[in-house]
Amino acid sequence: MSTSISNTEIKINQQAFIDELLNDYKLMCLSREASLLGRKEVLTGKAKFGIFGDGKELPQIVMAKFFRNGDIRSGYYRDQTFMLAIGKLTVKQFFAGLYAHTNIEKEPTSAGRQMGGHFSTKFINEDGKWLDLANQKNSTSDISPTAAQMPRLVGLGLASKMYRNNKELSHLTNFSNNGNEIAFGTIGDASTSEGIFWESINAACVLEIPVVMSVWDDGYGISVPKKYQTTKESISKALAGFEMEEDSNGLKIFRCKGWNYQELYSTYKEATEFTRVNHKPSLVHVEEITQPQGHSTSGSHERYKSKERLEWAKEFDCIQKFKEWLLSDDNGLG
Ligand SMILES: Cc1ncc(C[n+]2csc(CCOP(=O)(O)OP(=O)(O)O)c2C)c(N)n1
Repeated sequence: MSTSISNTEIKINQQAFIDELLNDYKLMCLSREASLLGRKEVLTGKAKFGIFGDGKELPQIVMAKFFRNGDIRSGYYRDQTFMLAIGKLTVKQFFAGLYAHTNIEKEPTSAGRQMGGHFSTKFINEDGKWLDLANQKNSTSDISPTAAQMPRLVGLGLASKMYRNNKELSHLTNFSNNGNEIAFGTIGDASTSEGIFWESINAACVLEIPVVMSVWDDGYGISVPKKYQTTKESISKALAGFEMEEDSNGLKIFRCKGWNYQELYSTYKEATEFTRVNHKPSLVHVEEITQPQGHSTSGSHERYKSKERLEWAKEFDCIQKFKEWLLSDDNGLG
């Protein structure tokens, strides 16, 4: 009897897991279609400029699974799939941002004041009163200077530390649940060349704050490849001196591939658990990411990427790879 119940339970769990994966796939396709249509809208003159998250769908879906109520994002313009996955953006709102719609109801991130793809969530209600931030998913507003999200990330992580260490703040339950929140940062590989990135990583390590920093590494900063701007062509290798050692402060560094669901899942699970429990920073270097439509609507990447690179990107497209994994016989899903 008990065996048959547990078998049923296993089946139910397995079905729930498969349903979740199919939902993930659906959302990734939706986000990709929004990117493809977004470019067309700009190039046919209906919006001024567009910059999209195509190629980053899978890592962002996975990161969203570990983003809890009370957590906060300090990121940049590539994160539409993440925002869709945490339920803080709809496709309609995404396009309202692209068209710079001035109605706050239609375009809640900034009522058209910000560039499209600059995401945010509300912190206050219509009366100017604070919302219950500890019980909702939060994002600060993206800003145009690349890497400018970094010092803010440090401040947000430091806030969690202060809430955890300072019992006099424990009554402020709408801001923090005893400091258990993580500040999630995102950045592109080229923007890690900026001084402000290094200062912020150093500060996060010295202060020992709960920050999970993701680097979406597609190998290019617009048209400039990594070999011209990143030491050893790898930000995680360049950061080696920051790596946490036994009994030292520092950064826990993880590497994974942007098209490999299982690798991404286990990495984000480990990184977020480590940071949430120990209140120490971690960095997830997500490599082998693609950018199917190039940097933005203002360029054609076919002009600066080699044929080989473009072919590789087709083969290692994260949605394509995820689909292959879902359909493979040895994925363990039965
Ligand atoms: C301080 C600053 N310098 C330059 C720019 C122009 N710019 C916008 S995006 C970008 C490249 C960013 O590349 P990367 O960080 O790799 O992110 P990706 O767009 O590839 O995801 C540059 C140089 C800017 N917005 N801000």
